[in-house]
Amino acid sequence: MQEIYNAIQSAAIKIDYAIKHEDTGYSDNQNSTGDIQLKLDIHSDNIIEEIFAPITSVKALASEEKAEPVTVHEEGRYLIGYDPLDGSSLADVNLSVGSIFGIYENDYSGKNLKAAAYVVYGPRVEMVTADEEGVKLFRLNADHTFAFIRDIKLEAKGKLNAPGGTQKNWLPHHKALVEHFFAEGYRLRYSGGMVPDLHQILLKGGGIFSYPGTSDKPAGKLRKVFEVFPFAYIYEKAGGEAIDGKTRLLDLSPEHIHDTTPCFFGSKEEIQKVRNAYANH
Ligand code: P6P
Repeated sequence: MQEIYNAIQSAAIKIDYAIKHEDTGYSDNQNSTGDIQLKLDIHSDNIIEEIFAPITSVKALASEEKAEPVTVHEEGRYLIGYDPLDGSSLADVNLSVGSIFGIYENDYSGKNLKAAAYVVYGPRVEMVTADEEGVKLFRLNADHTFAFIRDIKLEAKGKLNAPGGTQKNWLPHHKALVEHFFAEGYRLRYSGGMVPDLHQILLKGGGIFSYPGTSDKPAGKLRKVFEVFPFAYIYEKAGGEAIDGKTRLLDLSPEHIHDTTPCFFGSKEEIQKVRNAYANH
C-alpha cells in the first residue's frame, strides 16, 4: 500500500503546481456525468494515470473523468477508483479543492475497499490515509516531502454542520433534520468542496456532512466509487459512521461505475439522528 500512497504524494505535488500556475478555464469536453471538464480536471487525471499506470500491483484505474475503467496490469491486485480534482471549479475562486482515492480489491463495491486516501489543496497541501492502521494526517513540507502530523479520531459528537444540496429541493424531513442541528447550536461549515468540507469535520473532531436525495436528484449527486465509498471508509476508520439515510454506505455496490447515492458522514450521535429522521421515509 505504501507504493500507492507514494504515488498519491507524487501526483499531489504535480496537481498542486497545476492548480496554482496553470489555466483553470473550461475545456471543450464533457465527462460521462455530463459535467463540462475544466482543463485542470483533464490535466489532473492525466497526471494520476501517468504516475499510477507503471505500478504492477494496480490492475485497473477508474476515474470520475473517464467513462469506463482502464486496465493497466491484468495480474494486478488493486482497483483504484479516484476523483482527480473534486470541486475543481472552486479553484477559480481560490477555494480549497481535493483529490480522492479508493483502493479496492476484486470489484468496486464498498465492502471491497482496502484503503482510502485524499489530498486537500489549500493554504497547505495535506494528505489523509485510512487503512487497518487507522486514519493518519500528513503535510507537504518545503522540501517536497510529506511529514506525518497526527492520527485522526472523531468524537462521539461534534459542532459542525455541512448541509449540501439545493435547499429548495430538500425533502421536508431532511430540512427539519438540518434545522434541528442548527437549533442545537451547530455551526454552518460548507464551501461546496466535498474534500475540504469533510476534512474540516475530521480535523475539528466531529459533526455532520450531508448530501441527500432531493426532489430533483433522488439518488443524490456524489459518486459512490470515486467519492462516497472512500470517505465512508475514512469516517468509519476515524470512529464515525457513514449511511445513505438508512443503510451503511460501505454495504452498497454500484450498478454502474458512475452511480451516485445520498450520503451522510459524521460522528456517531449525529448519524443516529439521521437514522431517526429518515426511519419512516
Ligand atoms: P452543491 C463539487 O462539485 C461536488 O461534487 C462536491 O465536491 C461537493 O460536496 C458538491 O459537489 C457540492 O454540490 O450542489 O452543494 O453545490
